[in-house]
Parts: sequence; C-alpha cells; structure tokens
Amino acid sequence: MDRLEKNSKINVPAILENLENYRPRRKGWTWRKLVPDQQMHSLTYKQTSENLTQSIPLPAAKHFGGIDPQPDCVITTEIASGRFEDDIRRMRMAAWHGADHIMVIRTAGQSHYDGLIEGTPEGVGGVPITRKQIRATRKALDLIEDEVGRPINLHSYVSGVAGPEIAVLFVEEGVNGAHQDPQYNVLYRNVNMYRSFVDAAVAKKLMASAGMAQIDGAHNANATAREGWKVMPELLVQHALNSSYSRLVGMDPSNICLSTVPPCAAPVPSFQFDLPYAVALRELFKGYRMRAQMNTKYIESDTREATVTHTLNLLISRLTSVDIQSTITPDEGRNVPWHYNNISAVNTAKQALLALDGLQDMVEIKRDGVLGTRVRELKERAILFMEEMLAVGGYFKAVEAGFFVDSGYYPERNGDGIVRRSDRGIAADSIVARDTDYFAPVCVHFGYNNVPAEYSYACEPTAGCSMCVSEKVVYIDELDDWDNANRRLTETATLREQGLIKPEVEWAGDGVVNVQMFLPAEPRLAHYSALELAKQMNLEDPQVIHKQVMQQAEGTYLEVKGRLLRAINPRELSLPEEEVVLSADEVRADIHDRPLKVVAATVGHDEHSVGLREIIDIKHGGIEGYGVECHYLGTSVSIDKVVDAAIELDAGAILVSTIITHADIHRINMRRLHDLAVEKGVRDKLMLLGGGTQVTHEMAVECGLDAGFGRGTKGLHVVSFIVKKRRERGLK
Ligand code: Z97
Repeated sequence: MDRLEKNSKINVPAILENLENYRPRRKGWTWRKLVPDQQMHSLTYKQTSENLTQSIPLPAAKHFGGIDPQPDCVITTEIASGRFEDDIRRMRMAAWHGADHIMVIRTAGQSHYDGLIEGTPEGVGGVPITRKQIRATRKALDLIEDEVGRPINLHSYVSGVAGPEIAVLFVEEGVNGAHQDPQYNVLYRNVNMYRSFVDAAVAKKLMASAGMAQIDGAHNANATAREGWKVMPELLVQHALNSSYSRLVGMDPSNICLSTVPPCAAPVPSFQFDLPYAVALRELFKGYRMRAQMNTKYIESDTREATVTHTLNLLISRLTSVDIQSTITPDEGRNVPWHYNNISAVNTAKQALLALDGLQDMVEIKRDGVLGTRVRELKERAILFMEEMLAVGGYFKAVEAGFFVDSGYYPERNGDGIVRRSDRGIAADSIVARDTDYFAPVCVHFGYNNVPAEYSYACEPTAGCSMCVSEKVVYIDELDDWDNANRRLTETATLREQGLIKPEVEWAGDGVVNVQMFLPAEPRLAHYSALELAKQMNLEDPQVIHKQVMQQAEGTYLEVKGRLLRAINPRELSLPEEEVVLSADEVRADIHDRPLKVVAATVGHDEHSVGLREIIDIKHGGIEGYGVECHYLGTSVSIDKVVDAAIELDAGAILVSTIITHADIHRINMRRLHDLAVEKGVRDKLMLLGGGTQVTHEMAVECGLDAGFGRGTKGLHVVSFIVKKRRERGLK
C-alpha cells in the first residue's frame, strides 16, 4: 500500500505486513508552518498555518467557499482505545479534521509496567506501549500525513521505571513527542524519587538527541488535588522543576512544552483565576512552549458542559498564547473516548481558534487592577514555595514533608498533600554508582561514560548502536498467540471482506450505539426505565452513561449505550436514487439569467399553510431568497384556480401543498392537478410539484407530478430541482 485513496478504507492488515523492515522516515517534532496575514476567501487571517491538501472543513464553511483554514498551533487528539488497529482508523479521521498531534495514551497506567513488552496486547486496565504497536501506528501515520499534506506528530509517555527503555524505543522508532516528568512518577506512581530523577536524566537526554517535544506533568496536580484550583502556585513550581532539570540535561527549550491547564471552571467566576494564572505562567516561562490542556477535573458525563469548558479554555489560549492545543475528548469524564468524540473535540478547538483569530490585535489584557495584582501574587506564592522547599533541604525533603498536591492555597497547607519517602517506593535502592571503568557503547548516554581512548566515538566498538544504525534494532513480533492483533483482526475479517456495516464507536464491530432519550420520570425511575427500553430495542449490555434532571417531577434526559449485534449487508440494501442538490450560488445565477415565476397554494380544503410558506419565504432559506418570483394564492384553493393563475401569470412551476390526507385526498388533488394541466394544454411547459408531510417523491410522480417533497425539505431542494429539470427539458 503506497498511498491512501480518499474513498477507500485504510488497509490495516497491509500495514501489519513487513513491519520488521519498516523504518521511520524522520525523527523529532514538527511545528506547523505559519502563514502571516494569510488570505482566504477575501478574508485575512492573522494566526493560521499552511493549508491541508485534503481535509474536512467546519460545517459553516459552506457559506464561505468551503475554506478550511488551519490555526497556527498544533492540535492534539488522544487516541488509545486499547486496540491500535482501530486507533489507526480514528487517527485518519482526526487528521482529516485538522489534528496533527496524536497522543497514544493508555487507558490507564502504562507506568505500572516495569519493563518493555513485545507484541500488541490489548491489556486489561491498561494498554502497554510496544514496538509493534508504535511501528504500525507510525507507518500508518506516514500514509495519513501524505494524504492530508501535513506532518503528523506521534506522541506517548516516558514514565514508570521502564522510562529509559521506553525513551530508547521511542528514539529508535521515530516517536515525535512524549510526556516526561520525574515528578509524575514520584507523586502519582510511587516510583522511588531518586530513581525517578536518575531515569529522567537518561530519558530526557535520549529525547533531546532525537529532537522530540517534551510535555511535563504539572497539570496532574490540578486534576488530583481535592481543591484543584488552589494548587496554582504549585503548578508553577512543578513546571520550574521539570523545565530546569530538562535544560540541565541538555534539552532545547524550544522542545520543552509546559502542560498548562486553566485551573477553574464555572460556576466559579473562572476567568478571575484562569486568566491571571495563564499570564503569570507565560511571563515566568518565556522561551518555553505552552501546551494548553483543557480542564478535565470538573468534567463528568455531560458533553455539552465539557464542550463549553473546552471553549472557554480556548479563549484563554487565544488571549495569551498556545503552541500545542490539546483537545482530549469532550467526554473524558465518563471514559468513553469514541471516534466521533475525538473529532468533535478537534473541531471545537479548530472552530474556537479560528473564530478568535487575531483577538490579541483587538483586545488588551489590562495589567492594572485585579489581573495585575493576581499575577504578581501568584508569582510571589510560587517563589515563596520554592524558597521554603530550599529551606527544608530541597525537593526530595519537600516531597517527604507532603508539600505537593496539597489542597491549600500556598502558603496555606491542609495536610492532605502526597507524602513519599526517599527510601521507599518502587525500585528504591536500585541506583548503582558507575565504576571508573564504566563504558556503555552507545552514543546517546547521560553522565559518566569512560570511552576508551582508542575509539573516537562511543559506539565504534560495536560498529554503531541501535540509535545510529537502524538495522541493529531488534524487532520481535507477537509473542502471545491469544492476545494479539492478528487474532483480533481475524474476528472482524468478515466485516472487512464483505463490507458489512455494523455500528461502532471505538472498535470495528463493537456494535455499540448510544441512544438519547427523555423520560418523563424522576432520575432513578428514568434510569431503570431506560435500561428496560434499551433491552426492548434489542440492545445488549445496556448502560446509562449520562443522565440529567430536567425537573425532578417532569423528567430526566438520558444517554444509554448498548450493543446492537446486527450488521447491514450493503448488497441487500436498496438505496433511493440520490438527488444531487445544486449549490446556492449556482441556483441563484441560473434564476438570475432565466427568471422564474411560481404559483403556490394549499389545495382542496387544506388550511395548513405554514410548511409551504416556509418553502417560499426568504427568512428560512425559502425560494424567494434565490430570486424566484412567488405568487402565493392562499389556502384551500381549488385546483382549477391554481392552474388558471399559472397560465395567466405565465409561471414556470406550480407548488401545491397538502397536509390533509383523509380518503387519499392528497393523491386525488395531485392527480387532478396533472390532469387539468394536460387538459388545458400547459402540462409540457409547467413544472408541477407537490409537498406535504405525508407526500413522498415516488407518490407525487405516480400521481403525474414532476416531484414530491416531504418532511425536512428546504427551499434549496425545491429550487435546485426546478433548475435542473428545466435545464433537462429545455423549459424556459
Ligand atoms: C495528558 N490528558 O495529556 P500512566 N507522565 C506524565 C503524565 O502526565 C501522564 C503519564 C506519564 C492527559 C492524559 C494524564 N497524564 C492523562 C507526565 C498522564 C501517564 O501511563 O497512565 O501511568 O501515566 O496528560
């Protein structure tokens, strides 16, 4: 498979072939190429980058020539469903919508693995990163980035006591970015603190050698602390520790990304905290990159709320600055990062960033008043925190004393910080001093290395290490003959081979559907009623994944997921002929060149005029708006009168509408319209169209009309049909 075709699915089994010979085409991180003052559709953008060659624009783009400007910052999406073979497909969808940073996160706890493992296990409670998984993903991303025309960064974590091994793996396999922060291991994974910092030096050195971007872990304090927003001073301290340590190891500041998160969320007046925090951070850490992560602490199961939080967080990004905009999934809170939620979040970021393009040229952040005071106060609190840390004997002592992730607003302490002891934790006592004759024949290595004088470089005696001679990288395929990608793919082979269509949210053939319902009952009753209804819909394993009280007595809104174990065979499906709707511009130009008059009425004894008037009226996209001259005759008009009016006005089309259908009166009226037009000798030059809630195209045609329009019809559908038909028939 050399390239992807827009209309063909990515061939996952083909990606897995010949993986042992795959080599990454580049190493290191890629930023977007900025285009200052970019012109598009006679608009000027201040903060955009080079366009994609293929993409899917935002829905509103159709009003602006279909443009799809790409914001200046890298946009992240996190994809790790546990099955990389399905994640690859989601990555392609995300790239088409504008993501160029794919974070492969485990569903939980990669850092609990103490070493590297091989193959592609699905895992239970966590998905380990493996060479095969990364290789297949990177290989697929090569194809995807060629397809959309922009480099895509692959990213994962360097954490746990396997951190240095993971860093070697990432460098060998061309992974472009990683989270690396020794504080994360210490605080959240109980790795021994000395070991974590020694490992970090090795890992960071490796990452720096390959030009990888590094994201720190400060944001986790916000997500973990009981009162997340109070840890603002500590977040600044954590950033300082990791970025200084990275610099000391030799990392270029332009690859050091601070993972910043606006710490608050409504109902708090969050901008009073989030904005000063963002400003203080950027002032203290000039010269570093900002990776803005949306706040997940307060997100539960409401995707609406998550999207609003995300959007407000994006406003902070635009008011200050952002180099990498994270999107996570709008429903991270309920842990169902599904295909379409990844895409929604990418689009939320793209939409907000574009809407706010150039904001800083129009508004100014006021430094006097509350903002300036809070910025200064935050910096002072952070510096005092650092000073106290030094006073107690340094970072390790401070961790032992529970300084970190305490819910007090420093200098207040609530005594609920995370306490780790320096002689305890995973891999305590595992650090061994290097002997004077210590020699590691690898060219990227942190610290003391006694390269013998007869060699000019460290890996000379072995004729190159795996980081400079890629053939030396040992590739091991699946070792587990049960938990592996090939077996999983065999299970879904029929779907692929026969092109069967089965609902899916994250894995091919998972059958999961999500049903929204409102039930007029209080939440608990609604919950169990929803589960019962889901069973009656033939959904297996139904679960309520979201519920929200509309009013205690009046009812509850719910989302229920379940598995629908059915598949559609496209060969057994008959599709109605597709009506291609012309563009609004094309229709307008046509009507301008060849003016069109129509006569419209509800016929028989039918007083239901609203539908027809909406089709005519300019307000909601009716045909008037395309330049059509409309003569509305009113309601309950006789067929005779309609036809006579059309003749008298020399109209090109008649639109009749009927809602009332007793005794098939709608069919009778439509047939009568056709017959009368024939009788009066005008059928050939008049287009006859019927509409109404019960009318279908087939029914109208059967009654002798040219077309029928049912529910959901818009003016454009009607006028597009007329324009196409008169072109075909050479009518005036
Ligand atoms: C994020 N959305 O982007 P484990 N190292 C650091 C981390 O922050 C993390 C890990 C390792 C979030 C994803 C939070 N971050 C989740 C500095 C996790 C991963 O493999 O789950 O143990 O840790 O950060």
